[in-house]
Amino acid sequence: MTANKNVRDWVEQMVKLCKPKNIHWCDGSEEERLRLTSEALQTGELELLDQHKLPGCVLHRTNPNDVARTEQLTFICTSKKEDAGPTNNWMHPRDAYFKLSAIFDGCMHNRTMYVVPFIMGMPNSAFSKVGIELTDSIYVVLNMRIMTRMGTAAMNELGNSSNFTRGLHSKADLDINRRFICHFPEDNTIWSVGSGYGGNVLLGKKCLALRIASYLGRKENWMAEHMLIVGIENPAGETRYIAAAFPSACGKTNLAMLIPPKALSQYKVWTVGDDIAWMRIGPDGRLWAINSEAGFFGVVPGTNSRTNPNAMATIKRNTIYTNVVKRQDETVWWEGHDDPAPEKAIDWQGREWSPAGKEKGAHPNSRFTAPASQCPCISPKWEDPKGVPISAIIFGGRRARVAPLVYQSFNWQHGVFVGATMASETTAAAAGQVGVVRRDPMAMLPFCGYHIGDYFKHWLDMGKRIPKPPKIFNVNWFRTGADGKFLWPGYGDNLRALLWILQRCEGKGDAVETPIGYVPSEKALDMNGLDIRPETMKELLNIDKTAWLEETAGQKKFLDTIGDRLPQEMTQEWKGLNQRLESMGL
Ligand code: GTP
Ligand code: SPV
Ligand code: MN
Repeated sequence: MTANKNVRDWVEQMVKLCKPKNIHWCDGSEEERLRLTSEALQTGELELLDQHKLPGCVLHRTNPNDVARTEQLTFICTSKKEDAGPTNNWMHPRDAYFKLSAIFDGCMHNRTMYVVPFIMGMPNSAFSKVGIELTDSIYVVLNMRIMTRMGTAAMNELGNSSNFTRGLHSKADLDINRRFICHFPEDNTIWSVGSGYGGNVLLGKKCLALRIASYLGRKENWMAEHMLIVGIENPAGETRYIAAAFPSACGKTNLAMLIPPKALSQYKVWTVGDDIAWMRIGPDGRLWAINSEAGFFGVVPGTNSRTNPNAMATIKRNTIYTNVVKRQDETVWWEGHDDPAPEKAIDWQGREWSPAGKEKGAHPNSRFTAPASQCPCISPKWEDPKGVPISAIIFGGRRARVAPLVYQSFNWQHGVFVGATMASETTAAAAGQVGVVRRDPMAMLPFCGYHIGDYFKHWLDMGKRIPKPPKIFNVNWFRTGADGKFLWPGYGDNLRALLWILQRCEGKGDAVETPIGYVPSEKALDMNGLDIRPETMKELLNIDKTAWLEETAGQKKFLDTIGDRLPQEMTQEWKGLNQRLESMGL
């Protein structure tokens, strides 16, 4: 219980609706973690892993119909439909409350309601926001405990204030026909029902830290973005910070934790965050960013000691594994693990599995939840309440063709256009078809809590307000050759592109001006120790006129859907790009 009457009154109201058997106010203590874990082990909600090899680690399997974010069931409920814009599903708040109340009514009968206070950001920071999530899932409580500053610290931060995000979640009966993730930005409220999967139910993450926060950021002149934050320390000991927006499962966690290739081992890389950046203008006129989370909810498949050794070290203890393979020795495995596939094991659905069959053992969107503090390369500044100053912003996605390895925009406005028109092949992080190219502006398509045209306008306005704005770039690690294989080695070698980006921020680094922006000249990237054919590099940096004209046609189609809230600057940039492409030789 709490002395805060605003909290008490609201909890009481929600209790009346959900009718739980018990109410538990979470304090975030170790004792509480042990107690809840042991309860979940008894009911089978969690399974214990080998505590010698994986101390503090548990396994959870979600319902097979509930393995990724469900964008089609996610709604922005503003009183005016136009305010949600063309890229969001919309419901009138009155209709949404009515519809979901019927599902929430009595849904916690015979269950415990956990009251989970949490801070997005760190205590005593101008960036931070407090939320409270009411949930009937121990899995959610234990995840929130890793992903946020949860419990007493959050109640202390809130004090007697009524300024907190009101989150209500119930698994209800996990029926996909009664599953809704509804956001009420005007009421600072989130209602999520019928799911037990990460992004749908850890309400601090995508729901608060992106959808609600993006709405608040526009009102309060700051930015909430789907971005990693990484620091690069040069041999002189100076660290510069980069924020990068890539769509879901497109490499943020990996880039945030990269290990320099041998030839560049004089550089150090520091992780500040891997998914969400909140950015504000600092007193020195630069843009400053914090990671609003306290843990990583990362993609498991493909993670191994070659691609991401830092993640491998991070997830050795105190980690919740979701939807991976359980081996006979009670350790975990997944496609792309260091070890060969186990001959006999239990798959993500809890069935006997062997690699001889066609099916994957781990779900392609299986995830780990681990404390950020366990990451070997966690930045000494990651919990600094002031944040870190951002030198460069990077946009990027999965493009087999068209987009070159790296390029720089001409200026802020052009950079906003580059972000606004970016596209990427879809991944398993959201339910639906995988591998289809779709526009995903600033990697925020599923996460922008208001009209996307207003969001572009907010970006343009921020550019005018920031006295020393970061430079804006685009990258693509996913170009493929005729054989369908990636042309670029990726992972640690991505540092080569980051170093060029930082050089450009200091007015150095060689570049050629092309219709799409500045592309590194032939010798500009540090290729020391990387064996890659000159023809391959040429292809990676090539701007193909025909392909780009096709691309701008795709951009136009998307921009046309935005309607009259599309800032005219975007149309102007689109025209400029086309003119430059038309006058380019073949
Ligand atoms: P969310 O948590 O969904 O927001 O995703 P994320 O952007 O953090 O994605 P993550 O870093 O987990 O990468 C997802 C997938 O992309 C994994 O399977 C990685 O192995 C793969 N990947 C990451 N970086 C690279 C790269 O540089 N090259 C290639 N080819 N694949 C990469
Ligand atoms: C994403 O899909 O971008 C994620 C995972 O980071 S989830 O939290 O499920 O949204
Ligand atoms: Mn994400």
